[in-house]
Amino acid sequence: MSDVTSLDDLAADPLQVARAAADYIARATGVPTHDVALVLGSGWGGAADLLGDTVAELPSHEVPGFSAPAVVGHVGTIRSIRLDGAPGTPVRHALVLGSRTHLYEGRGVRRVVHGVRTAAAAGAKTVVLTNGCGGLNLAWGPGTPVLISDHVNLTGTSPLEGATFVDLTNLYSSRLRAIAREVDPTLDEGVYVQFPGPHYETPAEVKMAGVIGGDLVGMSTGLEAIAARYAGLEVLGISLVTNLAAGISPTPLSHAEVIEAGIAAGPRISALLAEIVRML
Ligand code: 8IG
Repeated sequence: MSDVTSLDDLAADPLQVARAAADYIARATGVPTHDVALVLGSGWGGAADLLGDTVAELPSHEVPGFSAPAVVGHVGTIRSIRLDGAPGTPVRHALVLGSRTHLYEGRGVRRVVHGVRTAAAAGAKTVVLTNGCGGLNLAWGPGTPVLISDHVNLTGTSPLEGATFVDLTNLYSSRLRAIAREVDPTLDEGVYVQFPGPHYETPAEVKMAGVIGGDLVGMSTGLEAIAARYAGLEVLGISLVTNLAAGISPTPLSHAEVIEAGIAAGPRISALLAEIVRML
């Protein structure tokens, strides 16, 4: 039996599941169309509160195709927020996805990009993808936000199926990066290398990431950006460097320290993100 609301049914069309999710969100929030979407990764959870007034907050697992978060420190809700804007400007709504499904959860790549596809189906034209990641640049201490300028996808997979030869030039919009740098001229940029995880890299793999042009190492975002481009969304990617990558750092990586760095940087990067979203 085919179940069009299931991403596990390979006979189902994932775009149809995304439309079902968007319909559910429109009904449950009373907001027919969302203008911008945000995916909040490790450390970025506080940003939602600064964007504007929350119109509605839905447990993710109640929305078609979404599953409960698997990682401590991730928030499992989908929020509709009326964005604070300048007086006289049109009212805009943000769809805030408080958690993501990672490839390493083994639930399939369709689930990984379901949030982005749902955002597009909900009307969003822009998506802001945030994450916590490791950094290769010694100048980026834990808690440094970095704009993603491009990515290298080392997952060995794609969110797209079939003959979908989508162009990925300027995937991380230079226009949106310029807006972000207007808000904070000190923001650096870097190439994000997506590994499959869930283990962190070996020092040799981090060295390789640098040789192939990488500045940041993580386990998300790249696949989502690809799906976003195919869905017609303009993408802004921002990483929070929560740790120096393995071998760059003199000490071993610990998930607890990663969470700690996210908490410490939270208020500052949340304010930055809210200010950037206001300008989009
Ligand atoms: I937070 O150092 C976080 N996520 N792959 N490597 C990878 N993912 C990460 C890292 C890291 N830190």
